[in-house]
Parts: sequence; C-alpha cells; structure tokens
Amino acid sequence: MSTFSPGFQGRPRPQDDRLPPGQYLTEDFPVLSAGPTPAVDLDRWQFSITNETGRQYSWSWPQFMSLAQQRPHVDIHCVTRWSKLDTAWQGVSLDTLLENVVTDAEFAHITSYGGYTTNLPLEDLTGGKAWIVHTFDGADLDPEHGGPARLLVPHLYFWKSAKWVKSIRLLDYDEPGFWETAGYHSYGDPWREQRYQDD
Ligand SMILES: Nc1nc2c(c(=O)[nH]1)N[C@H]1C(S)=C(S)[C@@H](COP(=O)(O)O)O[C@H]1N2
Ligand SMILES: [Mo]
Repeated sequence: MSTFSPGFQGRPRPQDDRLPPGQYLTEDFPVLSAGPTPAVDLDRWQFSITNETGRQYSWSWPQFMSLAQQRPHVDIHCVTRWSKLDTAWQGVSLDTLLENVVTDAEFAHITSYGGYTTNLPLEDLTGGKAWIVHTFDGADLDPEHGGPARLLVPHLYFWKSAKWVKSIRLLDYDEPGFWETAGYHSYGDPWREQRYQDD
C-alpha cells in the first residue's frame, strides 16, 4: 500500500481546463446553420483572397488540394454553449494561402457560398491559428458541416468558422458579418466569454 503517484486520482483527469467559461462538453457534432445547405459543385468551386487594393488571388479545387496539407486536432466552442474536444481535420493553413498575398490590411471579411459572412482581425488567421479544411475525422467534410470546405478558427467562437467558405476580403477597417451585425461580439474570444457586443 505504499505506491503513490502524485496527482493520481483513480480516474481520467478532468478536461475542465480545456472548457471555456459557460460551456459544456458534447460528444455529438451539432449542426448550426442560419440557412439552407448550399450545393457547391467542385468543378465550379473557387476560393479567393482580395487584398485592400483590389488584387485578387484565387484557387480552383485542384489547385487548393495540391497545397501543403495539415491535420489540426483542436477544441471547438460554439456560442450556444457546446464545446467539442480533439476534433480532427485536414486542410490548408491560412499561412500557406496568404504566403504570396501582398497586404498591409488589418481585418478580414469572410463570405460563404450561400451568403453567410463573418469578420475577424487578419492576425487571427495567421500564425498557425486558422485553416481551410475539407476533411473531418478522415472523411470528406459533410455538406451540413461546411463541405466541400470551411474555415476553421478554433480559438474564436465557432460562428467565425464560416462553412462553405468562398472568399476573404482583406480590409483596412473592420466590417461586421452576419452574426456580428445581429449583436454578437465582433471578436468572440470564448475564454473571455465575448458572446455579445457589450461582453
Ligand atoms: N456559412 C455558414 N457558416 C457558419 C454558420 C452558418 O450558418 N453559415 N454557422 C456558424 C455557427 S453559429 C456555428 S456554431 C458553426 C457550426 O458548424 P457546424 O454546423 O459544423 O457544427 O458554423 C458557423 N459557420
Ligand atoms: Mo454557433
């Protein structure tokens, strides 16, 4: 009866340190869409980045898929209070997509197929913090979850992770998107519980 490991409690360590305030854990993968799931044809899929001078950089599906691939394993946090740990994705880092883009912009405004929009500082898309993903749990991303490809910005509330992403405009000013215009926080840090405008 003399073996003793410091910190051992006889059950798996709680994950509470990975759960932002006001969130609960879910094993499911809820679907949250403000409108219908758009049909996006891969032959016509195009993703583009436009800088603050109007210069456009764009990728067809084969061009996008030939870029360096990463496999982020991340925790995601929806403002409706569910969090999901260790989600497994595959896609292209925004650092890769922005590599040859000339810009001094501070903000990004994202537009999806179907018309959804969201905004964030450009800084939050760079430095290994954001991806455009096409695979979840080893399978093609389900259309309901944003397939063929969605933005993934796991350090912000999940409404920033635009499904069916189509384009990013780089801007000198912050332009609120769909939920931000409806009263949600313009930044949306789950660890600071930035749910609504005045949080
Ligand atoms: N295009 C688009 N992207 C979107 C949304 C949406 O309605 N349309 N909802 C956002 C919200 S509020 C959340 S929580 C997540 C939900 O992603 P999921 O349906 O894959 O769980 O997508 C975000 N991205
Ligand atoms: Mo959400």
